[in-house]
Amino acid sequence: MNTLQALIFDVDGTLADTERDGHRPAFNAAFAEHGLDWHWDEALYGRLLAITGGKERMRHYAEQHAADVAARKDFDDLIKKLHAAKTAHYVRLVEQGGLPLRPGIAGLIGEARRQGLRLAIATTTSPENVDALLRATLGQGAADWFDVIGAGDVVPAKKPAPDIYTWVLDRLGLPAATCLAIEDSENGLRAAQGAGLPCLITRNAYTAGQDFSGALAVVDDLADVGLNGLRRYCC
Ligand code: XBP
Ligand code: MG
Repeated sequence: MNTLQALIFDVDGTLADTERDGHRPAFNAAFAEHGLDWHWDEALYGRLLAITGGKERMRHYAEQHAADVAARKDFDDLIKKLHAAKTAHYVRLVEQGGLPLRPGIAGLIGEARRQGLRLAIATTTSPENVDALLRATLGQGAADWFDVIGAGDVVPAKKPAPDIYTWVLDRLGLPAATCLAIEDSENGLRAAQGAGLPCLITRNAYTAGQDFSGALAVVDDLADVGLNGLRRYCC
C-alpha cells in the first residue's frame, strides 16, 4: 500500500469558483476593449468550458460563431492580444478580492503543510492568474508552499490531455500512485487519469452534471473532508 505524499490541485473550479465571475467577465471586457460584439453569458460560457485554455476557447468560438473574425489575416495576433487583455482584467478582478477559495481549501492546504505533505498545482490557466489567486487568497509568498506549479502553455496539449500532470509528476519525482489529484471537471479527471493519478472530484455548478466515472470520490466541497478524509479515499 502506498502512502500519500503529495496533493496536486487544479485551480479553476477547484481552489476557487473562478469561471463564472472571474474568467467570463474578463473575456467579455477584453472583447469590448477590442471592438468585438461578442458576449459570453453564463449558459454559453458553461458550454464553452468544454474547450480548455482561454486562447483555444476564443479560437473555437470564432470558428463556430464568427467566421468573419476567424478569417481575418491578423486572427492569430488578435487572439494573442485578446488573451493578454483578458489576463490583465482577470488579475485585476482577483486582486479586488472577489474570488474567494472554495470551502475547505485553506484548511486542507494548512493541514497538508503541517503534516509534511508536498503540494503542487496542475492547471490549464496562465501562471499570472495562479500567482494572483494564491496571493489574494492565501497571502504573499503562498506560491512558495507549492513545490511545482504547472500552468498554461508549459505543455502544448491542455487538459483532458495528461501532459500537465505528467509534467508536474516528473518535477515532483514521485510515483503517481503516491499522489492525489483534486479536480472539479471531467476534463481534469481525464487528464489526471491519463497520468495514472488517483483523482478526487469537488464538483461545482458548472461541472455537476459531468461524467466522473473512475474518480475515487465525488464531493460537493472539501469542507467536511479534511486530510484524514482524503487519506481514507486513497493511498
Ligand atoms: C481552466 C481553463 C482555463 C480558464 C481560462 O481549466 O479551462 O482555460 O478558463 O484560463 P482547468 P486562461 O481548471 O481544467 O485547468 O485564459 O488563462 O487560459
Ligand atoms: Mg478546473
